Amino acid sequence: MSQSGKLMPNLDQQSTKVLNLTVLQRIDPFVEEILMTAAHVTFYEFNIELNQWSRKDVEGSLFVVKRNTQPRFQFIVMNRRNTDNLVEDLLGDFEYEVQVPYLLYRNAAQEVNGIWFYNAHDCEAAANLFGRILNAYSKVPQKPKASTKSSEFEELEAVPTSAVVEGPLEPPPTSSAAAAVPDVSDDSFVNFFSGFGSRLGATMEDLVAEKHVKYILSVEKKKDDFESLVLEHLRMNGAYWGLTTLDLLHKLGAVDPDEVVSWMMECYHQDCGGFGGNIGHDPHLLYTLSAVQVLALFDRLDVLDIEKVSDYVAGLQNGDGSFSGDIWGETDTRFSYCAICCLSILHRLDKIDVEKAVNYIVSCKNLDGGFGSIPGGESHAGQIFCCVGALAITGSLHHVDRDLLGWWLCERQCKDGGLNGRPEKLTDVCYSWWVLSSLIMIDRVHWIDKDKLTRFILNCQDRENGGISDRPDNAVDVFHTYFGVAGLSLMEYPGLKSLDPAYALPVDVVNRIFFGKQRAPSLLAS
Ligand code: GRG
Repeated sequence: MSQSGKLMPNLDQQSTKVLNLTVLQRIDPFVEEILMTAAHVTFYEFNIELNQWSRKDVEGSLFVVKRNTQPRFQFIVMNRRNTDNLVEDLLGDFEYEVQVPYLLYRNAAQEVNGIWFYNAHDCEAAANLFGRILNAYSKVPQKPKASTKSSEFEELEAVPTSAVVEGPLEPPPTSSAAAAVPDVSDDSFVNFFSGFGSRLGATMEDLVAEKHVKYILSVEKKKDDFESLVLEHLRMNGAYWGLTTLDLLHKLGAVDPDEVVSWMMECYHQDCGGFGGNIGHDPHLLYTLSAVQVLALFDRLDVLDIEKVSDYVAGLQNGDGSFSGDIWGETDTRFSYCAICCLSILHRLDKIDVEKAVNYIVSCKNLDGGFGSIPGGESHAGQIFCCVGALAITGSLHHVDRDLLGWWLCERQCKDGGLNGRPEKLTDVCYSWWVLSSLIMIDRVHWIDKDKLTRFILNCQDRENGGISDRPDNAVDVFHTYFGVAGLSLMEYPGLKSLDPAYALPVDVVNRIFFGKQRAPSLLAS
């Protein structure tokens, strides 16, 4: 244990930076300085012909660097999905546009890419830095063509000097990015996503996907059996679990959206703007989030009176920044997550006091790095997901001690490969989601043995009738089926759609919410 009480590598910011620089210089000896670090980014590419975004095979830490030769400024992404790192020159012809937490850009090869920052502050800091670098280019007088024998390529590479770049390039010390630990030196970091299929020998046959689809569709039809009765009061949540599972398995088309939407609107309370768990049930934040998520899945958010629903959610914020789940007042960090996720999807986060909401969540942080349901509450993986998710959505992940929390979370993996929700408890498939999503958001997912966890989840399947249970050989249910498939999706199991760890929705749905339906970023129009 270090003097500061931390259990994990205790490198100060300067040592971290030096270590990162050493690693980058191994790749490119001309790198002389790291100007900015974003601990975790994911890349998307835009197919102009298809007018479609798709995920690129690039994900990892992003470094904006200064080099002692041309091109002077670049950004480098240490790719953990394969061994090809991404390098882009920041020259005068680099165009970009910011839609926090995304930064879209067009490079010299006219490729349009999107960078998704897990930390919104990093996105803003990167945009700010790019702006200053490119602004400097615009101020450099171009060499007159006639007076030089330089090639056209060299001509484009007019070098801004420090005198031209306004202000220090170093990001302020408060930037969460500056506190990144030297992940790039960790081999497992690079190897985590590589060779998934070959190492595990996993194929779609191991996941009995068709059976799970049949199972989910059958639960809806058997209204009188045990599971349906148990789910009666939280049927709205059940709809979210089941329908998201279908979407992850590319089978959302098997249900009639109009039927779902019209049932959901029967659970809507026009008087207050909230949703109940079933028809005739009282409204609550838990069901309101599920309703909004399901409508987002079907791209039917237009049926909502957005002001009314967001006023309902915002109205549940308390003076200390916490949220009550409904008018009866119980507070819990689950409700903070529900409110923040819901309002973000509806683009109405401005209706709450985000700073107070964040401060309240931070007050629920424990000495072990985890979070509980209220201040002083025991750390629990489910609450950790809620707190980390809410902090991720509000761009406040700098409040998390990533190493300490990462340690606590990866200790949830037990001998059978499954994860539990807190020390000394039994493993349960659902923690594959709560723990893994949190680890991804804090960039420590490579600390889990994903092959063992994948086997654990696959062993919990009912291979005959479909569905996934909490532990091998137990009875299946929709909740565990969803969180099992969700866990596999987070581990990039072949054939599954990707899930967003913060919004708990498929990545293409999240893209649609924030980029707009098939809407190309405006820089494409130029
Ligand atoms: C959109 C995914 C999503 C979530 C919405 C409701 C909510 C926000 C999050 C719930 C987080 C949470 C508290 C999950 C834990 C669920 C669970 C299995 C609780 C069981 O608790 P215990 O104490 O179980 O009975 P353990 O495993 O500790 O014995």
